[in-house]
Amino acid sequence: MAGKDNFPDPADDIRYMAAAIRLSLRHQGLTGENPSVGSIVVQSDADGPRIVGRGVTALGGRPHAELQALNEAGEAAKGATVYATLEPCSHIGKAPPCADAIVSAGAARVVIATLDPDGRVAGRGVSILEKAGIAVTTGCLEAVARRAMAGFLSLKGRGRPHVTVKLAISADGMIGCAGAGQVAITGSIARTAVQMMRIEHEAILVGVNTVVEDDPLLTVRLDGLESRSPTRVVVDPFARTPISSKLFANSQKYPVLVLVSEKAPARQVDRLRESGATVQSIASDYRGRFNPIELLRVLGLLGFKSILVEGGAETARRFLDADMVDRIELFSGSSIVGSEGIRSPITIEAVPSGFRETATFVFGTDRLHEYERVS
Ligand code: AOF
Ligand code: ZN
Repeated sequence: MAGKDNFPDPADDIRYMAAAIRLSLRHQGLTGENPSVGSIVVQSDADGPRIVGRGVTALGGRPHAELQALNEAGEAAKGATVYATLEPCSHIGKAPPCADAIVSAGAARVVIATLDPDGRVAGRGVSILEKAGIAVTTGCLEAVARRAMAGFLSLKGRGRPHVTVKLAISADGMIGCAGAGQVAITGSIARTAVQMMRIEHEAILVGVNTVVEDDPLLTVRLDGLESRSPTRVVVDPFARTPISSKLFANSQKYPVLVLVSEKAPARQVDRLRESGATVQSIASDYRGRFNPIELLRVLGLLGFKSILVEGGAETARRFLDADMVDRIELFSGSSIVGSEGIRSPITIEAVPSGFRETATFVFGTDRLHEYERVS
């Protein structure tokens, strides 16, 4: 921990923060409205630095990460460095503030990845620590931590969920074929990657045409992870979702939320409710179309921190046109659909401006190109 002359070694900070971020991922998506935060307490003695406490925000959101890490460290927290992926809280919730707990435990230094946009905290956590004479370093591995907490940061900071658009395109730039139902664009490994992506989001959103044409399940079908299926959201201004859709086969277990406009026929809305859907009405334009900004505002009010837009082309295009997309996951397969196909709003050659490629993955003959909005 201590480098030359007792100054902390920045490489150690990065190493321990990376460990705290990895720890935080364990409960990602399982902490309710709270972000999943990771915290590690490191004590140094003549033998060098040693991890004496670890904590991740508990399932459901409480207790917070730092309290658990300090608890494990006990007396060893005195003079230690506390790593936290989010600024320790300063508000009195169901438990006393983490910042106060760090002061009481006698820590000497706190390293934070990113500040908390929650209005009750927003810098106050750092103030409490500094006022108590604790050395505070912020911004350590900030971009990595922000990615891990993107949903929480988006909802608290911007009042809307983080939006990822996922598209699978054929070698000739198509996402499917009208009237042909589900068309295989990528192979099984890429499809498994999509299932993992679903786990990382709280809602999967599709337009009603995708439900009508493809009749998808939109659940997670990986052994042991079925219960991580997110809410299925259907954008359906006129309540046209067929009640025979596969979505309803398991709506008791995995929720279905249908977003309708005030123009939706009441009888059809009732039938959707009877089929197990939750129906939410959203203001629309005179043609019954939703503004993606309004739609995201409502999803934010319902508590959704992150959504995965899975189709179809028109729905993806509307989110892109409204500049409401934060990440694009573009799968590309080697098959050819032909000129009858539905053209993708994005291709590898034509990614909207304002995005930069952050990663490429290879799944057999398929590729996944990942782009993030440059904010
Ligand atoms: C931390 N450590 O592990 C988490 C924090 O309702 P409460 O009292 O649990 O507070 C929720 C807020 O606490 C949440 O909006 C975020 O600002 C912060 N989450 N803070 O110190 C943690 N999960
Ligand atoms: Zn806290």
